[in-house]
Amino acid sequence: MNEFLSLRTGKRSAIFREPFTHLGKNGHKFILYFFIGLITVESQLTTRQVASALQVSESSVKRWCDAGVIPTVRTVGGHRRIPLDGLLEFLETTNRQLVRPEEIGLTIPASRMGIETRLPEENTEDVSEATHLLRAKFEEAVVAGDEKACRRVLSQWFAIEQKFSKLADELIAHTFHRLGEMWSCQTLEVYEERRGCEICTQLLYELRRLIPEPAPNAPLAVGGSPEGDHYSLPSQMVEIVLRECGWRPSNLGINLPLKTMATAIRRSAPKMFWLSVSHIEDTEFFLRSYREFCDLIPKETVIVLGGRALDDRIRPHLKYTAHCDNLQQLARFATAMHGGDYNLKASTN
Ligand code: B12
Repeated sequence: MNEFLSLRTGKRSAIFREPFTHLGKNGHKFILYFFIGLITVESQLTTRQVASALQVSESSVKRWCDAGVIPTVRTVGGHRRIPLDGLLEFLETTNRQLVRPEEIGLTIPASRMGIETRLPEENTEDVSEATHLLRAKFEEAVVAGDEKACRRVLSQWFAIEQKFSKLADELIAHTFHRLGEMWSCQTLEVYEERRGCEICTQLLYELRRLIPEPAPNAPLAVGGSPEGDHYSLPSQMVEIVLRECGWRPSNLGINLPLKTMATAIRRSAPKMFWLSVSHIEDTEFFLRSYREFCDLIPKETVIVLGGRALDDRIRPHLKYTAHCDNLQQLARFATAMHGGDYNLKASTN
């Protein structure tokens, strides 16, 4: 591990330089595995980093490490190191938030953390292979119901990308689409799918803690899923994306009559309302309730729609401000709006 750590400071040890001179046909694959291994190690934090991120004393962090409250590993030299997934677990069990996430590098581009990341953004063959590898690990862990392994992959991805919207679209949604395929081919038991959802729900709550609390004067967004729609992951992820974009989101939940959502809007006057629709039980009923809903809410409410059920046949019958196919589009829209560039009185179609 010390050799890995020395890589970060630019002093590559001979042990790790050597294999690269002997790379065979599958050399690029080897390098990828190597970097992914490195990312795990780079995700191990010092007690000082964690103390700064939590804004507590280093001695408190050391005490929590020694008491087993923070999952800790030791270096060969006996120093405490905290894996990112261990920190997530600690935040969850103690109901804490990171006060200064930048102290553990979460707002610093990965390229400046000394990691030679070859994951996402750049569209090279290696990139898709690395992404593919993490996806495969995640899928395996979700299907197996292995929460720890799921947490590990999520934190590896997040440590590199640091953009929740991308993680949501390219890892979580992708995996659940795959589970859907497995389910329809009957290679996945219903309980395996449900257990996977439970694990992801839990881990999303943990991940949310890595994103600082919204400022009290941040613009408010409320949303959820309509009556008959029992899909919870999409709105849970919308909430985190909006939080990441500097909004103050409030997820009203699933299976909610649109009428009660209209009441929530009239009471709290949010700048944005989101509706995630994954399942429509009765199209006529949905369209009628939606029309009534639009009549009940202030005209200037920005309505953002998303979800697999809002296809090209349904959308032309709905009034809304924006529709997004995925959460990265939502992030761009929400950032633009928050930046003041967007006319809040934008006409609905
Ligand atoms: C898990 C799951 C369930 C769980 C959900 C549990 C939970 N706690 O959420 C439960 C048990 C409820 C369920 C039930 C059913 N399910 Co189901 N389910 C799935 C599965 C495997 C994953 C869904 C999921 O969470 N995906 C992850 C999300 C994040 O991805 P996403 O929906 O694509 O969302 C993305 C975008 O749409 C967008 N987005 C979504 N919402 C929003 C909102 C905004 C504002 C924005 C900007 C963007 C946005 O961003 C997201 C990220 O990229 C899917 C497979 C699939 N392809 O998705 C089947 C699937 C959707 N289910 C299916 C079916 C048939 C059903 C049932 C009808 C089964 C039944 N006979 O009872 C019921 C209907 C339930 C209901 N009334 O709501 C079918 C639908 C087939 C079809 N042609 O419509 C699928 C595709 C499985 C399959 N391959 O056959 N399901």
